[in-house]
Amino acid sequence: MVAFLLSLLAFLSALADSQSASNGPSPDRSQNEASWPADDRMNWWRDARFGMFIHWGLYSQAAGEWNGKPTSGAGEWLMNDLQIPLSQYDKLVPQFNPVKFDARQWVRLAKDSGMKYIVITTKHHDGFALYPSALTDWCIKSTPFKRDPLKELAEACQAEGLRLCFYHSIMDWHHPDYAPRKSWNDLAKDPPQMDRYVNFMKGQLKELLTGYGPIGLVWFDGQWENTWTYARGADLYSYVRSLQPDVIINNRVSTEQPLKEGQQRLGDYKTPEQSIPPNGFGPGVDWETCMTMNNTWGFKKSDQDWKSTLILVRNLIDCASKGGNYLLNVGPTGEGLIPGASVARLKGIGTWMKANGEAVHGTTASPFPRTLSWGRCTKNINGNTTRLFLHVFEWPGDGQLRVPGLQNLKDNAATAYLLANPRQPLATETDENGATISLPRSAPDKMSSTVVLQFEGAPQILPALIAQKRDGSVVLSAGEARLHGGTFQYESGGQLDNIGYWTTPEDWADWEFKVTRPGEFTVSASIAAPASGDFEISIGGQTLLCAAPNTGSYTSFASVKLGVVKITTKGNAVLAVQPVKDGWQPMNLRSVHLEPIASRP
Ligand code: FHN
Repeated sequence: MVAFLLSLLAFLSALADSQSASNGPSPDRSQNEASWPADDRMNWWRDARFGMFIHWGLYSQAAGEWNGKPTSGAGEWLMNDLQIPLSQYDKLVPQFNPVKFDARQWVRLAKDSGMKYIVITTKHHDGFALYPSALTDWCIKSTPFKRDPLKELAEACQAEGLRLCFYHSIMDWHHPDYAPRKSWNDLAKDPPQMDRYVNFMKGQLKELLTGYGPIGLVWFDGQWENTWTYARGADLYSYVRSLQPDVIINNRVSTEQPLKEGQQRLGDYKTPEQSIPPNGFGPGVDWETCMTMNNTWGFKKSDQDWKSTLILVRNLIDCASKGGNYLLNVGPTGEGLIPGASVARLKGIGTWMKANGEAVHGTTASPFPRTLSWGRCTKNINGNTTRLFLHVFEWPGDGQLRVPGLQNLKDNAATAYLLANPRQPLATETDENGATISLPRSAPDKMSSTVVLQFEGAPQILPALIAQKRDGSVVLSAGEARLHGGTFQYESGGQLDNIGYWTTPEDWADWEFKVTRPGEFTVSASIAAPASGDFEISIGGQTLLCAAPNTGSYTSFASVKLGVVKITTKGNAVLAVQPVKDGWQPMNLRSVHLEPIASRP
């Protein structure tokens, strides 16, 4: 039981890792950015924006139940969660005979929903290979299903113009040489030999990357146990790259723990799971959110908790608006059928994509500094022509859509129209606060309606200054800071919403904000730091010498009062946070707050 709890803890901590940049400061992230992938390898994937994840294997036959007892967890974790001895789990082998599997039907369903790539589990954590491997009998050739579903999918993807991609689990609950060995592995006798397991895994990867034509990407997973080291990950990354030089490899090829001196971040893109990072990961960082339609990856007949098509469409838009991809999962049954509820949603997404796909495919992140209140924005820049796609979730009741800060529509050559009705230009007005677009009374699509703005040149967006709230207070958040320096950065994703990697005192941050109600203010800040360090806050010629609290870690934030400042005039003010060179210690800064002190009568 202890081993199970330890592996669960390891899994959860790594899950956080794979969903976000590691919290601890890395020695020199700017140097590591150079290791980010070559554009020519990534471009098809960046343009795709939308893919299908398929979790299909022996566990699908069990459908999330064992001896009539439903598992509490995901369908593909059945063996682990119910601690099923391998000598019993393998009774699924003679039962697995997906005679209703139709690769072309699956690929067409993905294509018609607007997906451009398919990532299928070649082997999940249970170690069962979904193709006839020459290296083990623990694979599909031992079942009554004497076909090769990966081969059939490769042919179907080739025919339909989609990229076939392979998921492959590093963790293997079945192989006798994988360590740590699970307590329910009652078939393995000798002590595990991890090096021998790695050679076996490389052998299977060679079968997969030389036997099925060009593979779009390898989606590694199960990288969180302590036997999987940075060095093993680096070696595996190089090995896979040697088999197919253009294949994309995700970041789960290695645990993304705080990098040590001289280590480069591994993997071509980040893989947040079941959540969409609030602000993406900033320019230059590729990422993809993978998500289930219900709550399980592998088929589980009792899980009927399905997300609506509206939510799935808006998730896809949300990812694209932040420069990321959406990998949406289906869990086919043991018969080889994609569940009807999944098919219905994919068809609904396909209907929306048929009318709006150009506002997702081939787009890049929103140029606006903050998320738009009524929806999202994606952009496509082609030469000197910019098209902004405004995805309107909440149609304005007064028919006036306000686009904060945008100045480009002043240009007479600029045009605005509904993607659903491109021949009908929309009237626009522009002032120093931005543009207003007059829309028809009703939205073309309740899920999301696309307004297109087309103009020459790059987007020109006046920064919407941070303003005092009605109560006179001011919140200066990490996402709105102006960062001065090359190492620290704004971190977002999952629980992250802070300035991090603040490892050098040369880096400093400031905020410009609008003062309409001068006065005295108490200054406080939300900080997380494993050691207390010194910094200064300056505004309007005043300087506060501050000490960061030691909160024990980079993720446990505490609010700390730092002193009082006076703002004497209306207009724009600038508050700066600067490390004190000698007393500085790395810290994560979430926000700075100014609370007005009631003026004495
Ligand atoms: O444990 C797996 C899980 O079964 C599923 O495959 C997901 C998909 O991203 N990955 C791991 C959990 O992070």
